[in-house]
Amino acid sequence: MYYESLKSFPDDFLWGASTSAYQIEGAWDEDGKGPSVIDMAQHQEGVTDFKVASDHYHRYKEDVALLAEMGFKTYRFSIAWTRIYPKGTVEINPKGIEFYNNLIDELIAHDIEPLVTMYHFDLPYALQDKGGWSNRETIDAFANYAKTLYENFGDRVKYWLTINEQNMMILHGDAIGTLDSNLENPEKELYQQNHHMMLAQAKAMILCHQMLDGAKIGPAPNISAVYPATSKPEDVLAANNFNAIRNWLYLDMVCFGRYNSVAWSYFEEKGYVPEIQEGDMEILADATARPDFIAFNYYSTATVEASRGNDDAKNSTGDQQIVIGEQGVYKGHTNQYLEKTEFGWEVDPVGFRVTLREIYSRYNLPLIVTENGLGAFDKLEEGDVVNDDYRIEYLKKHIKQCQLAITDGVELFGYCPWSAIDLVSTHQGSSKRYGFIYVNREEFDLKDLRRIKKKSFYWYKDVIASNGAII
Ligand code: BGP
Repeated sequence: MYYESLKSFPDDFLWGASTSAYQIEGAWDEDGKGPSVIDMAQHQEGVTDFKVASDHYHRYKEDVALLAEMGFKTYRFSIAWTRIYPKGTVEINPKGIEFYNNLIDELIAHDIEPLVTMYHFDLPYALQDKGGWSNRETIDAFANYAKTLYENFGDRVKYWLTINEQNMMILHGDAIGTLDSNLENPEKELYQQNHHMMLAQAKAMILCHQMLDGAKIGPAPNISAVYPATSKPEDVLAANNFNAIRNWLYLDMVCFGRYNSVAWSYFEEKGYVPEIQEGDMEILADATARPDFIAFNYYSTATVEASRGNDDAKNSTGDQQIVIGEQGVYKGHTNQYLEKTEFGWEVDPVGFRVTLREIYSRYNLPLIVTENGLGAFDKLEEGDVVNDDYRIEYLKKHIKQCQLAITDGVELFGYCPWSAIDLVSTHQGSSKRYGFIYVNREEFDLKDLRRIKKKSFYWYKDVIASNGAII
């Protein structure tokens, strides 16, 4: 649909940006923090670890001041579970509570609404040691952790996100999740873990609604529209399959309290049916386990064709945005109409609008974008200048599509691109940068870690000041 004129962004639109604890904080073993699965993971050769990251733990005041200078209305960050509970449960670490109290107070002092992710890939290693998400005890450990967060921060935090990209942790279990790929039937185990995460999330939502008056809580999956490679009905069906497994499985559960039927048939066909204990479905179907909004991360769309023959690889790759396929279900296809980033991710602003429409029409809940952005090898030029025009172009196009989606009637209440400041990428080190603020370090040389405003910093500041009227 083309419009003569577009609706404006709502007056109270939450402009901001996102980060996650392990990618930005550093101080990985300071002040009583316990190890997480990320701290204990093997790092790829040539890529830095997360021990120092952007050193935000020691520089949060300076960082928040810079976010305030850009005019942020909100800031999405995650709490490191292992700072609060070094062993995942039982003993609270007061220093961890103190750090997030300080960060939240600092944000509020600058009129920035905290948007808190409870768990962003960094499961406490002590829990992983006991089976991680395969062990049902992790469900209650998460609910207990959520309760502690509400007790300590619920007086100031109004927006909560449960689990970051649960769907990516399951679809790429050995790369992002906590899967032991030596298991005999790893996929079956993954969907068992998935079931437990769903229960953990439901319990956290129920508690939030019981304990905090007026607080809002939502899931934070990675959602992208799925295109068929052609109009061949078999390709359309493959897209339908992948949509059910990649997207709707997760949102149908949290929004409707049931398993998506196509995804369930897929479990039956492949032998992935999870064990469901008595009472589980009641918890999942509980009316107070429903989200108040849906947060989602968007980088690109996915394009698939029918899986024909036995040439399809397993579905997992080390890269969360690259689709391979699964025998008899769907097969990844390169979309010839889309350009790619330096890192091979397809760029699809129009697909962003499609995704916004699809989510909204299916669930009819307010939406907030909690990730979207361009990873690039930025160059620091003389005089502390970073000319990241390509990032500005990328974000401009996506913000435009947000406005179009709003004009379509989608209830979008915030936009938080990835990332507020440079941080360490999930798999590709600190040279893959996303931020508005450059952090002066290299892969292994920490230099002085000083903060430098990129060209996109000044651009985004103007976007926010004009409430999206000037992009
Ligand atoms: C999402 C994660 C983020 C972030 C982002 C960019 O999947 O939620 O933590 O890492 O992707 O990915 P990458 O760092 O691999 O470029």
